[in-house]
Amino acid sequence: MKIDRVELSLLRLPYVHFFETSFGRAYDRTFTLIRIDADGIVGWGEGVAEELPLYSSETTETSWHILRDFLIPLLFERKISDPAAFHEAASVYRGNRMAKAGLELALWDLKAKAAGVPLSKLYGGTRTEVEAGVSCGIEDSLPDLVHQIGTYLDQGYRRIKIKIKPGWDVAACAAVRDRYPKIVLQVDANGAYTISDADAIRALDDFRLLLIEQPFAPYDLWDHAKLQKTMKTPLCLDESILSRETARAALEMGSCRIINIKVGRVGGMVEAAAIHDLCRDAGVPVWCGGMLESGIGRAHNLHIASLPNFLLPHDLSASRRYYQEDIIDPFIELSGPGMIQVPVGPGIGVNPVEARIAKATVRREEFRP
Ligand code: OSB
Ligand code: MG
Repeated sequence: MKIDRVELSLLRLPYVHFFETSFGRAYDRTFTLIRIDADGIVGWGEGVAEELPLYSSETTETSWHILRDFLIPLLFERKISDPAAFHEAASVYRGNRMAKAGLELALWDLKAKAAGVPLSKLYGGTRTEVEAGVSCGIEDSLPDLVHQIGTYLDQGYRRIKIKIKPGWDVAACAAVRDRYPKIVLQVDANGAYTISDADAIRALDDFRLLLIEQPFAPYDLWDHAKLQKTMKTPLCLDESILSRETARAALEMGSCRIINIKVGRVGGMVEAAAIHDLCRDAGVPVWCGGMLESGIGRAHNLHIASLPNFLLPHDLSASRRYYQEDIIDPFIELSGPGMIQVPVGPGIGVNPVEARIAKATVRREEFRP
């Protein structure tokens, strides 16, 4: 395919409800959309780098720079339109995985649309619907948290994740378990603990949690391995897993028993699929994480989560859990209690709504070969 133009847009969308993690509270999300036009077909990708370098060292500004000055010129100079060829060529540049993933996803969408198939088919997905889940932020009070969870359960969600941090961990789990003894519950610390406060994590071992996500810092595989040995609840790594090599190291060291795959964090679908296959071969289940994506990134995630070793419920919720005005049509909805259908149309299988995208856009730049 011949790429005619690439367009980057920076969007800001307000959340329905603020989202607080161990990093702090946010009321809206700033992110990058990547649009590629080739042979009359339009491919869409979403870059998940955030405004502040808290979850990752990348930001919306660093990823814009990497896309504009390195990755888009690479596409044009090498006349690349195939996503796997792009992955290979872009591997000469270190890191910057969210920037790479956004562009690679747009190329995957383009490729699937050109072939007239949904992305899930191109990826070898085996599911028509996937298990949804909600990630609940830290609230002002424990009653607020329990109330918020109640509204999600009423909407049909069957798996709840709560964010934890020192001081909002044991009491939060106790409050939720007290009111909802039977729900599927997991927690995510976003690396807020160190080995010296491991006792606070160990204290969560009796809440029948499905998993405990990323208690320690991203680079700290060794301490995760030490902690996992002392606990029956499986640890799950998010921020620590950046590539197939870090995934293999984590599995060989016993740093976790479950891996959360985020395509943005690992630099694209080629890498996500490699991690998926590695975990499948090791008998380790994976699930699809989220970065509060708009409908475009979320649609991409639905296709990824259709792969066979995505065995646990995902951080994938309906459009309205995140945004009043998602930028796709139709909105993503629960298709039955706790399930979401994988879109069936070509490519991402959802339609970006230009007018809503324009309304949320704060900056735009166009590139041509
Ligand atoms: O750690 O999983 C995380 C959102 C932004 C950054 C990091 C994380 C999250 C979430 C949101 O938990 C999950 C979702 O998109 O529903
Ligand atoms: Mg996480």
